[in-house]
Amino acid sequence: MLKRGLAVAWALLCAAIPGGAVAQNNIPSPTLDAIRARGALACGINPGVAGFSLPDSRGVWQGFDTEMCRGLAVVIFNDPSKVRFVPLSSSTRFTALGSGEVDVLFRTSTQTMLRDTTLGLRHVTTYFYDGHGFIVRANSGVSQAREMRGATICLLQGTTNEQVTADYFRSVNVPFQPVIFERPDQAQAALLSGRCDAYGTDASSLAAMRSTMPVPAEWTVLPERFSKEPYAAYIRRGDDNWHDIVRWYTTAIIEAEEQGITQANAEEMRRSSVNPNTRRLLGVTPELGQSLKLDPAWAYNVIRAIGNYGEIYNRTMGPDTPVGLARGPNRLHSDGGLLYALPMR
Ligand SMILES: N[C@@H](CCC(=O)N[C@@H](CS)C(=O)NCC(=O)O)C(=O)O
Repeated sequence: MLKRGLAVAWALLCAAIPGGAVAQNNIPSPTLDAIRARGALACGINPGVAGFSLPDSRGVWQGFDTEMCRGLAVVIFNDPSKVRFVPLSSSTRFTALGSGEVDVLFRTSTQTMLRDTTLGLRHVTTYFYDGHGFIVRANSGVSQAREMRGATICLLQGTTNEQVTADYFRSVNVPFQPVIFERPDQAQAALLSGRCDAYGTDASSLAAMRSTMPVPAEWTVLPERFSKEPYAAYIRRGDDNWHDIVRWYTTAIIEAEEQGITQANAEEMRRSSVNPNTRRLLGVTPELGQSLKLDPAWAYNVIRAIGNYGEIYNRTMGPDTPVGLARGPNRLHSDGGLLYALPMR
C-alpha cells in the first residue's frame, strides 16, 4: 500500500516537472528594471590591472573584466557600448555594490565564504581561477617565500591577499613586515624604490605588474601559490532573476568554447547546426532565453559581440599579449583545466 502510494506520488512529481520543461519565474528583477530605465549597465571594475581592466591610449577600457561587462550589456541591450564603467578600489568595491552605485562587480574579486555570507551580497559563478603569489627582485636571491624572514611586503588594503600573507607567514613561523597601500601603483612605486622587498597579490596581477615594470626582466614572480583565488561576479542579495542572468551569461561564454562556437562561426552555426545543444545555446530553439525572460538570441548576440571564453582570454591576457599568461587552470576541463560549464538545458 505504502509502496504503491509512493509510486503514485513519484509519477505525479515526474509528470509535474517533465524533462526539459521551463519553470517560469515571474518575480521581477529590481536590478534589471533599474538598468533598463537607466539605459546602461553600471559595472564595477578594477581601476587598473592589465589583462583585466586598464584604459588603452585612447582611454577605452580593455581587459577580461571589462569584456565581461560589455557582454552583459549585450545580454540586456544587444549593445556592448551600453556600459558605464565604474572603477572601484579593493576596499570600496563591496560597499559601492551594496549601496547601488553599481549593478554588478566584475572586479578581480575572489569568492570567499565570509564575503558571501556577511556582506549582503552574493557571488555568482567562477570565471577565473587564480592563486596568491609574490613578486621580488630577480637578483634578491629569494626563491621561496619562506626565505623572506623579516622582509617588508607590500599588500593592498581590503584584499584577500592581506590575510593570505599573514596566514602563510604565521603558519611557517617566519616574521615579516606588512606595508599596506590603497592602490597597486603605490605598491609598485614602493617596490621600485626598495621600500618593499616583495609585493603579494593574485598571480595574474603580478604578471600584469611585471609587464609594466621599467625592466620586467629585473623582477621574478615566485612559483609558489598560497591560496585559491577563484573570481566571480558579485551582485546584491535578494535579486534571484538578476543572479540567474549573470550566472547563465557567464556559463554561456564557457559553454560556447566547449562547443567550438566562435565570434566568426556563430552565424553559420546558428543557421546550420543540427546539434540540439548548439541550437538551444544560439536561440534557434527558445527555451533558454524564455527561462531568463530574454531574447532567444541573447547568448548568440554575446558570442557575436565578444567571442567565447578562450577568445576573450587570448585577446586580453593570453600568451600573445603583453601580460602573456598561459591558460593554466583556466583551460576547459576537457583540456585539463577547471572550466566546466553546467549543462544549459
Ligand atoms: N582577488 C583579490 C584581490 C583583488 C584586488 O583588488 N587586487 C588588487 C591587486 S592588482 C587590485 O587589483 N587593486 C586595484 C586597485 O585597488 O586599484 C580579492 O578579491 O581581494
